[in-house]
Amino acid sequence: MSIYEAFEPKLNYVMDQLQTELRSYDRMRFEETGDHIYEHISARIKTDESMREKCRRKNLPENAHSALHELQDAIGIRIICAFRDDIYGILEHIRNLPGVTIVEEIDYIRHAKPNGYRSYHLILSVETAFEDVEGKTPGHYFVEVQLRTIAMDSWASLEHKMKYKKDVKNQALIEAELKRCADELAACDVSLETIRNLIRSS
Ligand code: 0O2
Repeated sequence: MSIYEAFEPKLNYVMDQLQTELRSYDRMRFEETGDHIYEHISARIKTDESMREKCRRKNLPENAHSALHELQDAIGIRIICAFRDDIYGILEHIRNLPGVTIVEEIDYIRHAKPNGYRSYHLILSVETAFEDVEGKTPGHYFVEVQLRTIAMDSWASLEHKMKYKKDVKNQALIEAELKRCADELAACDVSLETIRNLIRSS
């Protein structure tokens, strides 16, 4: 049986609703300004295996309450933007969404992780008409949102792949090179934003 028990269809519903909302906001902004607010969105429900592994790692029982109440990333949405400014624009939109509360917010863009990782992380609590794992109606479901530029996302994908190659020589050199790449990409993001602003003001 799935760790999410009978709540699994509800997770898909909440994930789809939020994506639909973001897509319609993008359409509206595109009609107004001619610019998209993001390049693409991806979303996933954390797999049963991966959620069980996380419960074990955090010494939590492997059940729906741990997966949906103690942990907050069963539903994940990643929003990839062309420019850093767009991330902060979407953030303001999310802040004002009815029925959505930001319960945690980490700006790994202004405060990059020591390895160079950059992204803006949010944990949302989304109100729904149906029951949640605590037996409450209206129910509340957590959603982890990651907002990144294309450059930040490329780096994170490559770094994630490389993490699985444990037996590499020169670990320290590789980590230092990855950090250097992350910092160079961050500098490019700033330059690209400056170019866009120059084009907009000309
Ligand atoms: P997936 O499949 O992407 O969800 P924890 O989840 O306990 O390990 P915590 O404190 O809950 O960590 O959250 P944190 O550190 O903010 O990271 C959560 C997610 O951010 C990760 O999810 C990654 O997607 C991404 N992330 C954070 N740090 C890094 C990093 O250094 N490199 C890369 N590539 N991604 C990072 P998961 O759990 O890895 O899996």
